[in-house]
Amino acid sequence: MNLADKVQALYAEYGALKGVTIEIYKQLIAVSVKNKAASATIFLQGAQLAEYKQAGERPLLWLSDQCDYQVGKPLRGGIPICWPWFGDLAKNPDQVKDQISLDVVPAHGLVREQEWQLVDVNLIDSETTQIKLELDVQPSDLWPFPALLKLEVTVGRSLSMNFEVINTGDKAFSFTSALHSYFSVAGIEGVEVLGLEDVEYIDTLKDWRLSCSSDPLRVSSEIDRIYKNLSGVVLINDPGFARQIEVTSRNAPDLVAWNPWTEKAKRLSHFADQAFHKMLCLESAHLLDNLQTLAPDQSFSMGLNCRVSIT
Ligand code: TA6
Repeated sequence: MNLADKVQALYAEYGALKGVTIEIYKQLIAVSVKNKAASATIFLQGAQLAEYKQAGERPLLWLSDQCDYQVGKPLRGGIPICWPWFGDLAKNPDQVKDQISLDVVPAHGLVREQEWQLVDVNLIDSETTQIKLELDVQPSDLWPFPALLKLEVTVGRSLSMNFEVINTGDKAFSFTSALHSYFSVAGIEGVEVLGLEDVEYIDTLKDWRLSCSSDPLRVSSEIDRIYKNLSGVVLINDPGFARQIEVTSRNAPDLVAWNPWTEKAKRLSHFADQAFHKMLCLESAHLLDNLQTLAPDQSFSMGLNCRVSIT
């Protein structure tokens, strides 16, 4: 089905719903919802949430102004879904790696470039809208197992996401995954992250050495850390935007903190050289020893909840 026909079919199904619009960004289709409490835009490609905004507030998420909205290229920003492996496959546990026969595979798995199906838009009340998307993963050289992926996004006074994986095949499989959230900040130099003090982390920039700090996280150079086995809430204090972002992860014991800073920013696709000042990735994940294994018919779900409060 071509783009125009797909949009027409989606409009026929959801266009009459209050506050729901179907949009085209160059080659990509997005669904936008707006209610009394908030608004959001999610792309069918990758089921990638690109924007969430509480009424009267700034966007929660950072989205690059250099995105080119092309089929097969994930957007730089928002919340990409990384599955069935996070980051570089070679850095994943053998149980995940050994399932894949190909040598050259994309970073962060295979579903952020694929077109998901919009399966429901539900106006729960005047302040809450729920969007459901699914991806029926067919076995391929890249990933030899059938699976059904579901994403549920609830747009209201807070943002809630639930990502579910169902093993629809007859063999068990193992995976790591993340909700790779890009948060928007006024200026990274002024931001303080609370909730990571005394939590051990793997510093992927220092030979994956284990480390720990009792200070709140402040970013003043490239950072790429995997905080292990968090239990609590993480807070982003942003004096420049006079706001605090509260991030609660569910069934995602690991948190990746990433900012490319000056040099890596120059090497990244769809990323302006100075854009690192305006974003901080805090990614809800289950990685390395927290990989998941699903037997046939078994399912796993993880999620996050984000709430913005004015300071
Ligand atoms: O989550 C952090 C990270 O793994 C970084 O190492 C960096 O590469 C980032 O993801 C972005 O990856 P991408 O494939 O989207 O360019």
